[in-house]
This record gives sequence, structure tokens and C-alpha cells, in this order.
Amino acid sequence: MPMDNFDSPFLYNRPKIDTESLKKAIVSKLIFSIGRSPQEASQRDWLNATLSAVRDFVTEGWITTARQARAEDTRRVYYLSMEFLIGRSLSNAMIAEGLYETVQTALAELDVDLETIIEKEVDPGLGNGGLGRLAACFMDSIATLNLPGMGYGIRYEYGMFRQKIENGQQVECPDAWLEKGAPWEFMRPSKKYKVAFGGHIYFEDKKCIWSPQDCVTALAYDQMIPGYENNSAATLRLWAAHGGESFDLADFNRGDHLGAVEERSSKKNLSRVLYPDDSTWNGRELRLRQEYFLVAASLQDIIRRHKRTHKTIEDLADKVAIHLNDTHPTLAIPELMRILVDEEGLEWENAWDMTRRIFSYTCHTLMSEALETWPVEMMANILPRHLQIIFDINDHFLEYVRTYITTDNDFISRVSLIEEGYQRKVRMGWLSVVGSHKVNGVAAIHSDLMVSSTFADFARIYPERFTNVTNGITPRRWLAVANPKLAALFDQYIGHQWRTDLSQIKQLSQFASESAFKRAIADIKFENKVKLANYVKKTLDIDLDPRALFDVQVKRIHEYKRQILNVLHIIARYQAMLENPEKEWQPRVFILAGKAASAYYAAKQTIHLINDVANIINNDERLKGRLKLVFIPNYSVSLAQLIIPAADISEQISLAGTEASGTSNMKFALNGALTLGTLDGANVEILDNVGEEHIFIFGNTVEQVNALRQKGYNPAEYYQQDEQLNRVIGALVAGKFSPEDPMRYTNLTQNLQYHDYYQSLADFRSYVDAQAKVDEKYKNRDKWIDSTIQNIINMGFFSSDRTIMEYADNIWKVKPLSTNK
Ligand code: 26W
Repeated sequence: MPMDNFDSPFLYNRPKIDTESLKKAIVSKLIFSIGRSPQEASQRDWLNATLSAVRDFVTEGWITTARQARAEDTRRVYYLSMEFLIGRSLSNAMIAEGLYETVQTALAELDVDLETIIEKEVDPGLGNGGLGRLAACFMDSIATLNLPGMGYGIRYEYGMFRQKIENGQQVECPDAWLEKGAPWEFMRPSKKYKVAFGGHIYFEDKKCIWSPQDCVTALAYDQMIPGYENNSAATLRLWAAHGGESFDLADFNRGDHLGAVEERSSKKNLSRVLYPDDSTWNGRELRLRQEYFLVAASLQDIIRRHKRTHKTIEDLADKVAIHLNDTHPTLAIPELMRILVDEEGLEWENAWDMTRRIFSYTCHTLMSEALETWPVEMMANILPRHLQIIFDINDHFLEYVRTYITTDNDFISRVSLIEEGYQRKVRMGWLSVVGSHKVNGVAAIHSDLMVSSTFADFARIYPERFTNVTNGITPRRWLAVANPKLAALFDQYIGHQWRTDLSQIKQLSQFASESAFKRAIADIKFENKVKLANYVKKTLDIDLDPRALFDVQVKRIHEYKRQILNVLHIIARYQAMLENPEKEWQPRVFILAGKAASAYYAAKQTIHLINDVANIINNDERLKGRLKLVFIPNYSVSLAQLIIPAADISEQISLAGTEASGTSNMKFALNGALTLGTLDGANVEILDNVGEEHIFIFGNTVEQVNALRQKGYNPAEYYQQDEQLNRVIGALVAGKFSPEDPMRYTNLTQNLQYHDYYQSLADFRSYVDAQAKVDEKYKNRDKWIDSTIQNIINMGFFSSDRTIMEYADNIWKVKPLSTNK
């Protein structure tokens, strides 16, 4: 390969570039790549020129990494995910390359403000929430640990919709993120594959032949993921479907935005739009096609790469690990079987053994409605050969179950990969478990619940297959990039090793009682709050006092996450303040943000309610500004980077047993917010790490939740017995927050009064009491800062570097490449 002979004096011991040379590099990009002179360049032109100048630095290390992986011929891991929420590239890349200050000075000398252009970069919204952001943190860790790994995803032309709030309600707008250009990506014209759909199958002797009806071309676009100061970079390869007609934005705006895209989509429009549903599954045909598109293109690419350096496919399982990020890419299991058996001519048993050694699977949820199933009929139309293979896998599997486990027919029908009934369905979760050698949950409590509930039958069949890998976050983006002042403070005290070994953050404990250190922490938090307050003033024209306690809940809007419980407490506080206006109330600002799936009525109502309550509270002068509520529109990775460092309280209030892990809980704690949370997801491990004096835990445990459900949960018992709750519900029923339309929340309140599936009313009292403790603690600012520090210094465990090393050692069996430095 010509690239293997590529050599550059800069590849090793690259000299740090000086300001003058960097200025030249940026101006040269501006003129020769962008085609603008410095005199006429817009801020965006400067951004693009800077991005491509910085990109050049990463590219050298990227090429070396790829060459090294080829030369060392080690086992590699491929991370398959329908979502990657990578966030903006520029700041992260500058920090990874140690270039931040030099770029800042170079641009300043060119009369350009770095902060201004950073804010202009698009934030690619190629994911819904936690699962997509986790995949991005993992790529960052893979790059930083110099692991031989690569990500595969889809280059959606329209990412997660942009959320606007009009008259208090969510309005969805298309996110045409590519329109402004994507200077960070590399198009790979030589990497294209055909992906086939439909048609029929027939047999020639014993050999099965699939004769597809149509086919789409997948084109590769690479995103470089820079490793932190290690002169290496990982690749995230995103597939775009080729061709397709235009897309009617007017239809999109009219409401049924997915419907509009789907109808107009010829089969070639596969990568047009990301499905904006988080935790619900709705069986749309285009989604099934998207999933197969990702899988088919990625497997062809993986096998092509393998064959380039290996004579045989037989050692594929020694050289390749493939990870399934939830069940969305699970068609890779029958697809690999198809390739091995139909195309490579391997025996079924051999192919199956290889397949199982290659795949591993992470389950990210316990919600039954999120478990993917596809109608057999739909799969028969779109992927007839894959359906046939799934039936064969099922036959082998059920035969095994019958032989090794004495069991009844009920058990067999429960574990069958095919759900029987009026409409037969393929159970993708079951297929993932059967086709993988390891299955993991994402936090200790979640992994326990997984084997005792969702996968209980499978845990009996394959007890050694199930394991836990607690999620983590990258300290580069979530501390160094998002909170540069705090990062610089830590560098000053303990050096900057914590950036690649977060356990070192514990060393700050020796300064934990020093007043200068404590003051610095408090000052930085205050500055971050001022910054957020300025943003809120500028975008929403609401005044926030940075001296107030900032209480934040930012995440997808979902009933199980219980934003409603937050609102119930805000209303209770509002009523209490009006009743006793002279009391010394701790000034509070409640901040919420998050998107609702476009067809999720209850979630949209929640957003409307938050905005209605905000409207009343923020305009009530009797409160003298001591209570504020803001809903910040269009939550995204870049907004998270602004909001999280400004929080005093992190709301993690899901019903116990519903949030698999949560990852924002880790980001908040690392940035010094105290968690107010239930014993759910990773909150449990955060409690273990920070200690109970430094966290506010409330609410029922999983056991109590289940017991309540078993005995027949009756929400009325709670609001009838709790006077304060009764008044809150009363105000809602009376339409106090929507006087112009008093019936607006009838559905919402009836649901709470008569069903309350997520038991908000059962946890109300304990939540309100915990909130009172928050106020109490905040009065003693010195003690509060102590707890802030204890949160920060005990977050070492929650680095995604630790998470990824656990995957690498225990599941993927891959080792870091020798170092590039
Ligand atoms: C097919 C529709 C669909 C789409 C996305 C179903 C389910 C999902 C995801 C599983 C939702 C998700 O993002 N889950 C979150 O994953 C995070 C990373 O592990 C966890 O921290 C969150 O608790 C979990 O909700």
C-alpha cells in the first residue's frame, strides 16, 4: 500500500507549532480551501479555515494509527451504533492536540475571536440521547487509549430535529446540519458498497440463493476522533445512501415530519433522517431498512479489510470483535451468517461458532416498549434470506434448550426468537443474546435487573454470558472542554494527568480544606452560572440571579424520568412562598431542557406545562425574583456543555428500576453539582463513591416500587393524605396555570390521579423533604463547597476510559496499539 510508505518528519516528536506558522496555515486554508480573502471572510469562513487547519494536525496521527493497526495485525473491535452524538469538533480537537492557546493567539492577531467562531460550529445531532452520547464518549476513549477500534454509523442528512418553543409548545424543525458544510469529515469515494433489499430466495441443491429486488449504494464518510495528546486518532465511519429525490420541508413542518419523509422516500432515501424516538419502538419499514443498511455496509467493509491482509476468512473470529449498541444493529448476526454460509461456503456449525465469538451486545433499557421486535411479514418482504436464517438459528437454539434444560412448553415459547400470535414477530433482544458471547447492562443495578427480569429465562440457559459494565463519560469533553477554568485549576494543583487517568482527581483531596482552593471552586461555579444566565437573558429575555441555587434537570422528556415530579415540587414551593412571603426563602432557579418524541403526547404536554408554570411564576412580582423557572429550548451536546458546569443541583429523579444508567448524572457530579436522586441507574454507584453526606437520595427503592405495584398502587391515597400535594393537584385541576384554557391539563391530571404509572405521587413527600434539605445545606456555603469537592474528587470511576478498558479486557479481548508518541 502506498500509504504504508508514507512518512513525514512531523509524524514523530512533532514540534509544537508557533503562532506565526499557525496564522499562515489558517490564512492559507482561508484562501486556498475556502476561497476567501481575510478582508472579506465571514465568521463562518474563519471557522471553516481554522477547522481545516486543526484537522491537518489530527490527520497525521490518524494516518499513523491506521498504519500501525495494519502492521501490528492485532484483534480489532468495531462498534456498531445507529447513533453517535459527537458534539462540536473544534474545541475538543484543539485540546487534544495541545493547540488551544496557540490557535487563540493566532486568531486574535488576525482580529478573530476564537470563542465567537466556536459557537458557530454546527453540532451534529446524529442521536437521540444517552445511547448516542455514550457511543461518542466511547469513541473518544478508544482514540485516547489507542485501541484498535472503529465506529460505524449512519450519516443522516437530517439529525435530531431542532426544537422551538412556540406558545409554550414544542415545534419540530428539520436539522439540515450539512447545509453549512462539514469541514471535519473526509469523503471516501473508494469505499462504497451495494446493499440489497427484497426479492426472493430459492435453493440450488442445498445452497440458498437470494435474488434481491433492489439495491442501494452506501458511501463512506469518515470522522476523525482525535486521541488526547497521543498523536493518534480513531475513525468513525458513517454511511450515506446514494441518490434520492428532494425532501419537502413544508411537509416536514406541517407536523407528521417522519410520515412526510417516509412517503416521499424512494428506497434510496435511507439515510435521510434519524428516527427521533427514544425508548419507543414503532415498527416502521424505513427504520428496518436503515438498520440493515448500516449492518450490510459495515460488514462488507470489515470483511474487505480482513481479506486484504489475511488469506482466509476462517480466522475472522480471532481478529475481529463486533459490538452491538443495543439491538438496533442486531441484523449483523444473521447477515454475518449469510456471508459465511452462502457466500464463503462455511458449514453452519462453524459459521455459528465464529459468529458467536465475534459479537457482543449491550442492553440499554428495561422498558418493555423499547424492546425491538419486527413483524415476520415485514422482514419476509425486505430481508427474506435473513428471516430464513433467523428461523434456522431459532431451530438450533430451541433444540439446544430442549436437550439441556428440562422445561415446559411455556418456557420454550417465552425464549423463542419468534413471538407467536395474531402477528408473528422477531424478537431482536433474544436474537442478540443468543448470537453473542457476552451481554452487558450499563450500571450495576440495571445489570442485576436485566438478569432477574427481561432476560431471566436466558440467564438460566447461559448464566456465564451476562455481565455488567457501568457507563462512563469522557473527562476531556465533560471537564476540559466544557469547564476550562475548573480544568485549569486542577492542572495547577495536581498536573494534567487526570485528563487521561481520572482516578488521579482524588489527589485533590489534600487541598479539600484549603480555603484558597475552596474559594477558587466557588468562584468558577459562579462564573459558569453568570455565563448561563447571560445566555438565558440573550435567548429568552429572562433575568436569572447567579447567586440563586441553580437546580437543573436536562434530558429527554419521558414519563419515567418524571419531569412531572419536578414540576409538582415547583408548584408546591410557589404556593408555600405565596402563603408565607416574608420567610427567608432560598432563591432558586429551576432549569429544564429536553426534547419530546414527536408523537409522544404526554411528553409534549409536560413541556407545555413547564412553560405555562414558568410564565406564571416568572411574572409574579410577589416572589421578588426568588423563584424562577426556565425551559431552555433545543437541548443538545453543546447546550449541555454550557448548562452542566453551571448547576448546583442535578436532578436524577426517575422511578427506581427505570433508568438503565444515566450519564448526565456523572457529568454533573464531575462538574461539582450535588445529585438529588432516586436509587436508580448509576445514581446507586455515585452514592457509593461520594458517600451519603454528599448526595440527596429520596424515594422508593426498586423493591418498594414492585411491592406497591403488586398490592395495587392507588395514587389517590397519596394526594388525599398529603395536604400539600392535594393543593398542588387542586391548582392543576382548576386550571390555575392555563387560565385562558383551564381544561388544558385535564388528561395530565387525570392520569396522575388515577394511574400514575411511574408513581410520582408516591415519591412526592420524600422528594419535597429532600428539597428542603437541599435549601438547608445551601445556607452553609462552606459545607456545600465541601460536598461539591467530594463529588468531583470521587468521580474517577466514572471515566469512559475505565469503562472502555473493561470492555477491551473482558469482552472484546483487544489490546492498545504500541504508543505513537
Ligand atoms: C428503537 C427505539 C429506541 C431508541 C433508542 C429504543 C431505545 C433507545 C435507547 C435504548 C434509549 C437510550 O438512549 N437509553 C439510554 O442509554 C444510556 C446509555 O447507556 C443510559 O445511560 C440511559 O439510562 C438509557 O435510557
